[in-house]
Amino acid sequence: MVLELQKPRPIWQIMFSTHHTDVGLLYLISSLAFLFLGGTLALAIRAELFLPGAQIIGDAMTFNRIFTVHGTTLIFLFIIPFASAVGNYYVPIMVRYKDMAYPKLNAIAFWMIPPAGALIWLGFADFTWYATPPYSIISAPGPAADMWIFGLKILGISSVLGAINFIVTILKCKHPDMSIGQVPLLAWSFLSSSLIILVAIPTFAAALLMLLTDRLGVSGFFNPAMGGDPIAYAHLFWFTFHPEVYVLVIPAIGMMYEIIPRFSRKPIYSYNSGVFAFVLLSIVGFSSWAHHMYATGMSFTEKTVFMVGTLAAVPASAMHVFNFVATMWNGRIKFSTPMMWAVGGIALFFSAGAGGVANAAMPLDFTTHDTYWVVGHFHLFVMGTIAFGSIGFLYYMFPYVTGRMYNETMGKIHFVMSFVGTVLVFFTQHVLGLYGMPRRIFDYPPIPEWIAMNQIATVGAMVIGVSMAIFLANMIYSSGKGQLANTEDPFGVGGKYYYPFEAKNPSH
Ligand code: HEM
Ligand SMILES: [Cu+2]
Repeated sequence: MVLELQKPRPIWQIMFSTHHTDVGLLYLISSLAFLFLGGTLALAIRAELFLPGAQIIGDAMTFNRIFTVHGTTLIFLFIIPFASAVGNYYVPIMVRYKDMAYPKLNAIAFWMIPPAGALIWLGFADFTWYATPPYSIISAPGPAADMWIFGLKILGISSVLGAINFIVTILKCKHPDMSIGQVPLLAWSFLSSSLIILVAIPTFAAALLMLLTDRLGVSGFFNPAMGGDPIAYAHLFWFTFHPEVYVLVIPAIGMMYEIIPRFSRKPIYSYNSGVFAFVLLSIVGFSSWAHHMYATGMSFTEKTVFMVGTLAAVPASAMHVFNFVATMWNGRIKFSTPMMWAVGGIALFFSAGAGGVANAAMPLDFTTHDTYWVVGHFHLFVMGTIAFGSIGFLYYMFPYVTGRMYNETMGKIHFVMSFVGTVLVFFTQHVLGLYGMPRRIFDYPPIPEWIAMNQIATVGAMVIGVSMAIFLANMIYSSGKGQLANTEDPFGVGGKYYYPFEAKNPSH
């Protein structure tokens, strides 16, 4: 891997570069910046919910703004760009090509993110990450709402451009000696998630335009007063965003496929089932969107169809878990920091998946829908699996990117605290949901169980917050002053890491 930070270069050389590792670095730094920004808002939300009544945030409108921007930031400005960072670094190397297929387009796709992030943050909209009509078209205050809509529009275009680039790089630019069946699973994960993006995003792009023209009063697609239907928006939204959850999780699983065999010192148990499960997941992801809408008055038949469609994704996800466990089985495992994050992520993936099955069972969903259970469910995925895989991979990349080692003890402390914190926050939220606490509320009645569980969740969140401060300190300190890494085998697990050394010079 090219060691960007070891040979200091003026910042503008990186900013105006179109080389894949430079663009990867830009993606990496901006996504981490948004991780910390979005995470800070999460701590504000948890602090407010520590006790019933208004404490630190003041009013419900501000609370709504904070949690809208929190969610939008962490999903669209942290998780997705983080995956693009990894893809930029590794995909060209893995398919043995000098760069991404369209380097300029690649840089453009990145540079759409900062303005979009600025629109979302400066607007501070309040209508949740759904932008659900009719509130979003009738009374959500502008310009915040319009800024959010434009920000998401830009992010959507950016991901489509990125997806095209990954697909062409993998399918058309791979080395002629390499068949598609030899491309590493991490690259396969980008191929499958990019295909989902191409199919899913245009639907939401259309929905956003319709939302905007509705807001301008020139159309009434989702406005009941003008004969429109808010449920139609829900269909368009979830047709994109249920598959999109696989766009988030598939690259994280791909990253685990790099880490697990390396630190188990064994080859992947079954490459073929990994490929198959990625492709299967990207197809069946589209068969389940209306499981978010059981409570909207669909017919029993429709609900059953979507329940079965949802359950089809379960074996595809389980195949990955099985593959990971079988790879570790009898391996000589070395629990360095990246491996700890990956294994922790798998455990939480399993737990979150079990909760997903409960949601998918439509009769059960009637008790959990719109409660904190759902908050617990998806956070266990996005934090427990996707962020864990991503952070583990960040530690794994660190020596290649900086040429230096991070501090292993601090990395492990970061993991243990985050794991404990994640369990405290999100397992508790599941239970809180069963006790009936609705989601998206700024204040709640002083029910003793609710107070106790909210406090456990808040303490857990603070534990994660402290661990993230340790993480930040470790990254900043070690990238400048850490021990020089042995880039042939930074983790001392033996064997040659075949691809990083095939990288080309940054200025090709
Ligand atoms: C692969 C990773 C997954 C991610 C990132 C994820 C994410 C999410 C998100 C963000 C929501 C909440 C949407 C909202 O209301 O704001 C959600 C809800 C839901 N998820 Fe998942 N999910 C994943 C996997 C699954 C699986 C495997 C299943 C089923 C087997 C599932 C079933 C459901 C159901 C039924 C709901 C709706 C619950 C309700 O609103 O009542 N999810 N998920
Ligand atoms: Cu879903």
